[in-house]
Amino acid sequence: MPSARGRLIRARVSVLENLGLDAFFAAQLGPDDAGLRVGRAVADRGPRLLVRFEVGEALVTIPSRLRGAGAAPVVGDFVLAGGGDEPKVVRVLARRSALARNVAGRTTAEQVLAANVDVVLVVNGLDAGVNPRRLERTLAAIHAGGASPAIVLTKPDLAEDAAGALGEAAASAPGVPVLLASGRTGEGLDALRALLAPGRTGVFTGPSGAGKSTLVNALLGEAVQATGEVREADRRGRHVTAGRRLFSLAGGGAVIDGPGIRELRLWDGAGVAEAFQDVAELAASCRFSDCAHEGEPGCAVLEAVEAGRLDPDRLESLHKLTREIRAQERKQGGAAARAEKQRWRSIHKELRRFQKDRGR
Ligand SMILES: Nc1nc2c(ncn2[C@@H]2O[C@H](COP(=O)(O)OP(=O)(O)OP(=O)(O)O)[C@@H](O)[C@H]2O)c(=O)[nH]1
Ligand SMILES: [Mg+2]
Ligand SMILES: [Zn+2]
Repeated sequence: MPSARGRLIRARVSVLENLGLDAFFAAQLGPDDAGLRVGRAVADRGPRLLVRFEVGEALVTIPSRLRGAGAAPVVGDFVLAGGGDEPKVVRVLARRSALARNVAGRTTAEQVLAANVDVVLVVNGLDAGVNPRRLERTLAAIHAGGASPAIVLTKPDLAEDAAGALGEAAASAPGVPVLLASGRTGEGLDALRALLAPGRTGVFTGPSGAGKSTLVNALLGEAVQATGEVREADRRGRHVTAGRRLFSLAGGGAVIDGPGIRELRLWDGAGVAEAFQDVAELAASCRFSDCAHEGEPGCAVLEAVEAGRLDPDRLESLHKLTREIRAQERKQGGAAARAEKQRWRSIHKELRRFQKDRGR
């Protein structure tokens, strides 16, 4: 039985503050919002969102004007809901950060996977090992969304060389915390919890079968999420976890679980410099400020490669990424130009019709 004093103290801890509702979001609320309820989207239910309010949860309809790509609220968003018995999302508060990726298609487009995340936990199973090049891209995409990455290596019991994998991950992620953790053995859970302090939100990403949901269950202390082996032969059943879902942790803080993602495809170059911080630092000493590190005289980056202080594969990876982003920007530019042309064409058509009508 908790004491009366204990109950009082507990009552004063705000659910939404534990879930990250802070001054940044409070500043977005105005007098016009009186009568609306603020809450956080915890699950996506197609045309509706499951929203956690200060008291209770409810399904809230997303109006069609907010359903288009770009404007749609996602798990992790703070929303204002109104409308009594059939609540609707009235407004989505501006995001502080997001986990986003580029969706494949004719043109490139940003897809927001989760909103308002402080830390993105990149999970890799040590049975499969770390792919440094894939990790670099993933980290660049995370930085682009304004969140901090952390690398979580799971299945230490299956590792042939855990220390080696740890070193490899650290080398492709300077300044990024790398930890060993297992939802099965409980190893590393405290370090993981420390990243998910009250008010902070983490999101798991990483390939299917890496052990993300197993970690979520271990953090929650109960088997809330289904887990299981992935049958390689069964292409359609590859992901055990389908939708994204935000869970509140007992100590405050929150964590979002979701389907497996092998690599977060970059949608712009915003995070590359942060993912290659070590190269950026070296580049500050290059003779030319616009040095491309491709053979220019006085290049501190190539000097570091020569001296064995920078992995040439890592530099090659940066070059490749830079080229890809340039190509993507050209593609985006092309798509934007085509859309603009189309817009003018229809305006001209309208004008001609208007003139014809008047001429009659
Ligand atoms: N040996 C070992 N197996 C683990 C460990 N952690 C998870 N597993 C197993 O790995 C399998 C996949 O785990 P999940 O947690 O379902 O993987 P997931 O990353 O959530 O996969 P998706 O939901 O498909 O993205 C399960 O059978 C887990 O029991 C671990 O530390 N050691
Ligand atoms: Mg899962
Ligand atoms: Zn250089």
